[in-house]
Amino acid sequence: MNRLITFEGSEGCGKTTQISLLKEKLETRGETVLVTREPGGTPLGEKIRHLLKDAPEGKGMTDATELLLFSASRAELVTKVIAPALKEGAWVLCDRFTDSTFVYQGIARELPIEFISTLNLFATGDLVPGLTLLLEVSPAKAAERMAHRATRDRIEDEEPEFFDIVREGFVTLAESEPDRIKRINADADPGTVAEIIWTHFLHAFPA
Ligand code: T5A
Repeated sequence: MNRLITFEGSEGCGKTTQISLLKEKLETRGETVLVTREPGGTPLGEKIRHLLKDAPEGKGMTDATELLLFSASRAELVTKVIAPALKEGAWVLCDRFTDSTFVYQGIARELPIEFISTLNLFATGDLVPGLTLLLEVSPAKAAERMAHRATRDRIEDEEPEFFDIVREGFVTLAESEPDRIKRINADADPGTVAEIIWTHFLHAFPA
């Protein structure tokens, strides 16, 4: 099984927090860890991230444009960062990956799912994560955690119903791939969530 571990979930579920806790834990065991994110993670990918989230030029982009920009960022990231790191034996912890495209663009934006599956494989050169951790947070907790943010990006500006569909979409996807995608109750405190993640890690990658 490859050492790519992806973190998924709706906004404010705590992915960034848990990635940094898992990184620390792996590094104390002497492991090499690369942390990256989508969209972004390369110089070109970070420009695409800006277009997707905050740039005025990105406002009102078509759903097809959005899908292709996420995929373009991913193709750069996998080829130039993730694949070389995996080849060198590092653990790669990635904040979002192909499952986000499947759920946000496929299920929530209702773009053709079959095409998205094909595009995901094309953009990644058929790379599928060894383990995916789906952090499930309730809408109330997510709102609480995001309340301190001064601004909202283009996607965060969607109606609450959009995020209900996203949350349900992730659950449906996880149920279809239970071996790879582990569902985690992310309403708990960060330490408790980290312990659950560690249990899944040890189960997926026994020493
Ligand atoms: N997208 C992405 C697509 O539509 N298609 C795609 O293919 C891809 C790859 C990315 C956007 O792009 C979309 C999805 C997204 O809308 P982003 O800026 O990367 O945007 O935003 P998110 O991925 O949504 O990440 P966030 O930064 O919003 O949230 P995180 O990383 O999940 O949460 P985190 O760790 O930053 O925590 C948020 C706050 O909560 C606290 C933290 O301290 C922080 O203040 N917190 C907790 N508090 C209490 N208990 C816990 N367990 C906590 N965990 C964290």
